[in-house]
Amino acid sequence: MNDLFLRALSGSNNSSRPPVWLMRQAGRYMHEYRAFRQRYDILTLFHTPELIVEITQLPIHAFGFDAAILFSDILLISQALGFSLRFEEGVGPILTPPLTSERDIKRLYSRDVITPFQHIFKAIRELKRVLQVPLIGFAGAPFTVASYLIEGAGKSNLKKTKKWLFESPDSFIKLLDLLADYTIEYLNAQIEAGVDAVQLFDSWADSLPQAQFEAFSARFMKKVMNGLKKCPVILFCRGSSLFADTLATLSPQAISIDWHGDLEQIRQRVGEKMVLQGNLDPDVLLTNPSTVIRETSRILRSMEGDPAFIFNLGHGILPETPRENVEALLSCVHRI
Ligand code: 1CP
Repeated sequence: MNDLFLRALSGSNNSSRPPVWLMRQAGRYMHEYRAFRQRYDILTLFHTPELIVEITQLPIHAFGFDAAILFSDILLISQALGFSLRFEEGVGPILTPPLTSERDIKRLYSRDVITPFQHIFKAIRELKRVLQVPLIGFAGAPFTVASYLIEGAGKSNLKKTKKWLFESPDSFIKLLDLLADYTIEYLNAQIEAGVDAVQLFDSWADSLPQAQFEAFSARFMKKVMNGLKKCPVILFCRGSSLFADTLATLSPQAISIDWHGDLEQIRQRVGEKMVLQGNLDPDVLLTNPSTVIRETSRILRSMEGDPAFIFNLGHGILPETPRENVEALLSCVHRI
């Protein structure tokens, strides 16, 4: 069993290199994944345990990452909350009908977020049997999930969400509170099934000013963490280099840093104990192997010997990423 990732996650990695995994490592940049997508639609992949098990392992076998992340999506929980979810080619996710006002929140009462996901927990149990590396479970953080439920779509400017949040903060908090409860239930079931760590993705948190980040994002990530069974938690948000100090005060096991910040400076700000994950700009992987090696080496040098460091990207790997660049990144991390 390769436990490099868990050692770094406990702040005690004394080996000569950090562990490495990449956000969205099982995805469209892999031809093996695209082959699955030719045969099945995306929701079939997300809901078939045998396929979840196979796809989760693809990048581990192809590149030798030190951790696997469950092949799933932060938006699936919307299905258990009564939304119809589809992913449209070239458009992204569509959730209907979106939440439009406080009155709609009651649509979310008394939902069962465990029974509809038995296939996911089954996949986790099977993955724990076959994987030689730790398995990361995950969920969307309440703020990001709320914004999808309100906008009804992805890649939006969050206008409706922010209008609601500024005009009616109390009802927005009611929504976040409810989503935090469901997220706790869902993640605890992943933990019971055997995941070794969980990551919370607050992908849209960078749309918030500091005060609103604390009130609507950080507070509810903390609520989720407080409700979880014993398991290391990694917090990721876009904006994490800006909000690193606030994230550190929530005392997760690790914070995942976006590509804006400088890891050495963030290390100074958050102290030696906080585990840091990150933070290569995913665009670097669109260049060529020698540029990838140069930029990867720069980060590795800046964190050399740090026992609490996990190499990752600052956000998810892009579908256009050439395979040889991922290979160059891995060989660079493995070499030191
Ligand atoms: O084949 C395809 O076209 C599907 C693309 C795809 C994939 C591979 C989607 C649709 N989801 C996933 C898997 C996924 N999503 C994983 C798997 C594990 C991994 O390999 O890392 C994870 C962790 C996610 C998490 C996720 N989904 C996030 C948080 C991370 C982030 O990138 O910020 C978000 C925001 C989503 C929403 C989502 N799902 C899919 C798409 C295209 C999107 C983004 C839509 C948008 O623009 O808002």
